[in-house]
Formats: sequence, structure tokens, C-alpha cells
Amino acid sequence: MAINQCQQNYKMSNKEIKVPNIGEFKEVEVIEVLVSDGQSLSKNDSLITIESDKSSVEIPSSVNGKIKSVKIKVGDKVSQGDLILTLEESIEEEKNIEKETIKEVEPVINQKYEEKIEKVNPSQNLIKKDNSELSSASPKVRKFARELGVNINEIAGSERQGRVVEDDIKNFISNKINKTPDKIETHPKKIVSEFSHSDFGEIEIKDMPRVKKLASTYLVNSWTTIPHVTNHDEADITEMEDFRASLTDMYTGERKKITPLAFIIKALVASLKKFPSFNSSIDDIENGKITIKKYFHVGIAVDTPHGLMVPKIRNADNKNISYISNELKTVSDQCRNLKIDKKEFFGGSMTITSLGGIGGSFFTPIINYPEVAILGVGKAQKKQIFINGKFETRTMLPLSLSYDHRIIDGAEAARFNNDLKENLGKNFAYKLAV
Ligand code: CAO
Repeated sequence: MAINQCQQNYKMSNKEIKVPNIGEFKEVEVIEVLVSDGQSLSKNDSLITIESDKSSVEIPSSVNGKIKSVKIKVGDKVSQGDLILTLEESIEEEKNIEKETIKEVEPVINQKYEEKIEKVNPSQNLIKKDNSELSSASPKVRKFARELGVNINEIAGSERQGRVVEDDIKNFISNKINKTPDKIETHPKKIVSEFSHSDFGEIEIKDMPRVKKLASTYLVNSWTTIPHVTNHDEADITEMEDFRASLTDMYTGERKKITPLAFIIKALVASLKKFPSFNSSIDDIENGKITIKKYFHVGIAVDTPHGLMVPKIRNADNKNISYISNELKTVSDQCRNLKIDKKEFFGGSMTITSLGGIGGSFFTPIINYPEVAILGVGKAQKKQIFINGKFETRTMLPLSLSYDHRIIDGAEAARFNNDLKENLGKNFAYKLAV
């Protein structure tokens, strides 16, 4: 209900929402904060998700109102009674106040979704899908769907009364992706050995980090559904490196610390403008349609203690190199501190994965679905290059361009690499864009 429309019947009062009785959950980690300061709330809107070793639960609001201040962040450990947020509660009438308080908070967690099953599908066995109808699912499954960017209400659940389970979401995604004539197995069968690891010595079983678990679905998907080819090449960045080393801060006179990656992003955008098929997605292969994006949002693979994350540098075509460099630091810090909005992992043009700060030369990066190409960058090294009849010492940057062969042919990829090398080379257009 839109609170503003009903103000004449409502009265505001300050309220604190605390962690209700959450049964076995004690000192459990907050893995998602789903609301922010100033946001309007309706009763039963989800506030936070908490996760124990065994399961996760969303804590819903017990009241309507407007949030004053959220007191919890991702990574906090909470127990019953901890303060989640303060809000201005909107109450229909004085006499209703008592009804709205703590008493209602406790049962709401686990019953909310059960109630919904009854409300949504009172009699039918299954299966919709008119997605204006709400699907029923556990909080954990809802979270899983949200993390994969799936609208759970589009999914026909396989369980009793249409309840959606994790496998339904996986099948839904793989069906969407595999609208190809021959269905490809996205989760190859597990090989079960007659021996276990512990037959050969001491072992330890550890939980896989959440981000890695999530990423694995995407990686398997990409690897098994996209026909990958990788072209390797080297860009001569001698002049770019000289130029980069010459950059100083106008006010302090100190050297500007901008890594090669900011230059590579700018050079990549210039190539994407010339080769639009690299900035596309295959959304409707049966009808032979591809989506060409007119924006330039470059994904950057960021190595974090939680696993690999790929935030976007949005509209990189409109930003100069110094700005991009600052943004790179900001988004990688946000990823490492789990402070980034999930939406930032979606809606990219093409991804760069740079191991240049760590080491190594060529590799075979996996395309970040639904993109169609990814650029792997290795560590630049000085090499003797034969130019105009003699050897010269040049700084060479290893490039590994993986592409979806359904859209991009090898020749086009080679041309793309040539163009990228030009953009990073002597006639570097980026010089104008610092
Ligand atoms: N060649 C040589 N040196 C390079 C380089 C390259 N291609 N790229 C970066 N460097 C240098 C930088 O100039 C910097 O040197 P100084 O310390 O002397 O200034 C140093 O390496 C460290 O750079 P960085 O890695 O901190 O910064 P970046 O802008 O290059 O990268 C980021 C930022 C977020 C991409 C990086 O921190 C990161 O997470 N890299 C790993 C990505 C990854 O794991 N990819 C694999 C995905 S597939 O599993």
C-alpha cells in the first residue's frame, strides 16, 4: 500500500525494528541488507538476510513506515534483539498500535511464505505461468533467484502447489540460455570414484565461499554453452608506458599513480566503437537476432578474498583516464569490502581480466555471459623486437582475447586485436583523454 496516499488516515510514530526470535540462529552473519535510509516500507517487505552454516532466512518488516536509519551492515553478526533499523511507523489508528508490535514479528519469518502458498494457489496442482501471480518459495530460494537476477514469479515451481526450489531456478536459467537446437548439459554429471580422498590421507572439508559458489553456475554456463576461441597477441606499449610515467599531478608535482588498466579500458572502448559485434549479446538465437549495445560499460574482474567479482565501469567512453583510474580503485575497494550493489555486476559491454599486476603472460579467459568477448591482459615485459632490420627493446603487453565464435569469427578477432594494438600503440588516441 502506498503510505503517502493514505496519510489522512495514518499517524506516524518512531519505532525500532529488532531481530526477532530466530530459533537456532545465534550470532549469525548478515549476508544482505535489502533496504536503505529514507526508503518507504510495507509490512512483510524483506529487511535483511541472515545465514547460518545450514540455511538462510530473510527477516521481514512487521510494520509499514519510512526508514530513518539502517543500523546493520553486511558482515555483522546478529542475534535476537539486535537493532536492525529505526523508522517512522505509519499507524492506521491509535487502537491498532498494539496489534502492530513485537507479537507479530516472531511468527512472521517462517510462516510468511507458507501463507503465500495457500493464498497464491489455493487449489490447483500446478502450473502457471502468468507472472503477475506470485510464486511461493523459501527465503533461501528467493535469495538464490535474486542473486542470479531471476524474477522468481516467472518460474513454474516443480514442488507441491507450484513451490519453486533451487533446481527450478537452475533449469529456468539453463532453458533460457539453451534455446539452441540441441540442448547442452550445463551441469555435467559428477564422476563418483570408488575411493574417497580420505582413503589416501588426512583431509579437511571446508565451505566454498559464497561468491565462488554463485560464480560457478555462471562459469559452467559460459564454458558449456559458448563456443570459445582465444586469440593471443602482443601490444607494443613502449610509448604508452613512457607517457604514463611522465604524468604528474598539476598541483603537487608528484607522479600520478595510474595503472595501465585505465589506458587499456579507454583503448578497448575505441575498438568496441569500431567493432560493435564485440559489444553485443545473443538473446534470441532461434530467430537469428543479436542485441547490439549502444553503451560502453566495461566489466573489470576484481580479485577479492571472497572470490572473483566483475563490477562495471559505466559509460567509459565519456570518462577520462584519471577518472577511470579513480573509479577502478573505488569499485575494487567496494567489492573487497562487500559494499557494492549487486546491480553493478550486470549490464556490461565486454570484460577485461587483468593479471598484469600479478604476473603471467597469456591465458584463456572465460566469457562473462551474456557478453560475447573478454580481454585477458598479462604482465607487460621488455623484449627484443625486430623492427626495420634491427632489434629494439620494446615493452610488450600480452593480450588474450576470448570470443563467442557464433558471433565473432577468427578473422574479425584478429582485426579487433590489431585495432586494439593501434589504440595502445604509438598513435595512442588515449593521450588526449587523460
Ligand atoms: N603489466 C605490468 N604491470 C602492471 C600491469 C601490466 N599489465 N597491470 C598492472 N601493473 C602494475 C601496476 O602499474 C601496479 O604497479 P605499481 O604498484 O608499481 O604502481 C601494480 O601492477 C599493481 O596493479 P594493480 O593490480 O593493483 O592495479 P590494476 O589497476 O592493474 O588492477 C584490479 C586492478 C582490480 C584489476 C586488480 O587489483 C585485480 O584484482 N586483478 C586480478 C584480476 C583477476 O583475478 N583476474 C583473473 C580472472 S580469471 O580467474
